[in-house]
Amino acid sequence: MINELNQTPKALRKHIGIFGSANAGKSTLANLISGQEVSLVSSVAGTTTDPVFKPMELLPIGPVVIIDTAGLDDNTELGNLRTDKTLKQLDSCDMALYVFTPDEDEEKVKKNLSIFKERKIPVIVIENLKGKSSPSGKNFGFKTISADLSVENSVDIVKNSIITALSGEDEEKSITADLVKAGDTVLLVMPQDSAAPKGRLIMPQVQVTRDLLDNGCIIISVTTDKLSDALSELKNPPDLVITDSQVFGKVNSILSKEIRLTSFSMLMAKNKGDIDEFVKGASAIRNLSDGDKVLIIENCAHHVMKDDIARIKIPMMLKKFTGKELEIVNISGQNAYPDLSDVSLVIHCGGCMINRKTMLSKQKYFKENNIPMTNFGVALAMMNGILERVVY
Ligand SMILES: Nc1nc2c(ncn2[C@@H]2O[C@H](COP(=O)(O)OP(=O)(O)OP(=O)(O)O)[C@@H](O)[C@H]2O)c(=O)[nH]1
Ligand SMILES: [Mg+2]
Repeated sequence: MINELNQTPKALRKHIGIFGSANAGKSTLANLISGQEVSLVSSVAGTTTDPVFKPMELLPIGPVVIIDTAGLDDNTELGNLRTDKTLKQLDSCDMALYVFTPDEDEEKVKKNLSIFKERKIPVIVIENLKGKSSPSGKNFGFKTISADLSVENSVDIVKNSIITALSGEDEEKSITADLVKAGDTVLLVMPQDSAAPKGRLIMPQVQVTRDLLDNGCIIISVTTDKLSDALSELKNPPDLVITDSQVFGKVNSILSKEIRLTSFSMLMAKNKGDIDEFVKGASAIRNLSDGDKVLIIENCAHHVMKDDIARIKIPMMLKKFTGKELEIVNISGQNAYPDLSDVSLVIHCGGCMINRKTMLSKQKYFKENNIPMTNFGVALAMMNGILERVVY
């Protein structure tokens, strides 16, 4: 457990997926990159059946997770299920490695690679020579490396290409950089009530604190009852106040209107996805009518608690805010979406266990289906009337 807490969560790691036909050498490559025998390697086609995740440090990029997958060319009934599972990984991939062997059908490789193009996922094509063939010279319009994975150092070439590809990406998004500058004083209001985990802070508080430190800010943290004391101790008003949204009303009533205020959940929503789309999605709450169906999605399956946010809190607030009789459908875990044809609104959890890429894929999916989508934090902010007051 301690070890888990010290590790970078998977959601914050760059996701690198390895794809290709069965037996192409995907697991061999996954093992070589991670330096560990995580995946089973064998000459039997179809050895890898489910995605295998290997978290590792890839310096200087930092924490990444390597995802080994099942071959894309298994057309049996079970194989189709495997392929679906493999393709599902694309939602989270920041980049992909596509492994093929020189004897493979060129058209098939082209067809598979078109999926990455469509999804705008950067891909490096790796021609696995498997010790015998010479490079085929095939060019699929992507960066291609011909390598014999059994030759020492061949994996270094692959690793360096991954590093170059990921370094070229947008700088890792800072959570607060748009709102603060070095030297700013930022006051954090973090109530530690009975729902707070014992002996530690929750992830948004940890991440925002770290981000503010990286941005050179001076941080003052208080529980709600110490906010007034902290303000009177300060020579100048804080440049920004970040509050837990549960105590927003109280904090807002104490602060003077000129002080910029935001909430941890707004910052996390912005960091995790397209905040403007979430805000637009939240405004659809106002248009709900009697009988409308609202889909509430939680990424992780968990025990339903007394004040469960997805099953109790949000449905109650929706009813109170709209005054309408709504049909609420809760889904959790990685379950497939139900029939979406009559869904008026999707409210998604904060997605603390998924990466930004996955959330953006979900936003894109619902947008393409013309269904407004928001998330818990932004929906609550809207219904609590704080969207107009917060900066983000
Ligand atoms: N000599 C040689 N053999 C290789 C190389 N890469 C893979 N192989 C062999 O090719 C076979 C398939 O390798 P895997 O890594 O299991 O291939 P995979 O793509 O993960 O296969 P599935 O999981 O079945 O889809 C194994 O017998 C490997 O030992 C290589 O560079 N050189
Ligand atoms: Mg494999």
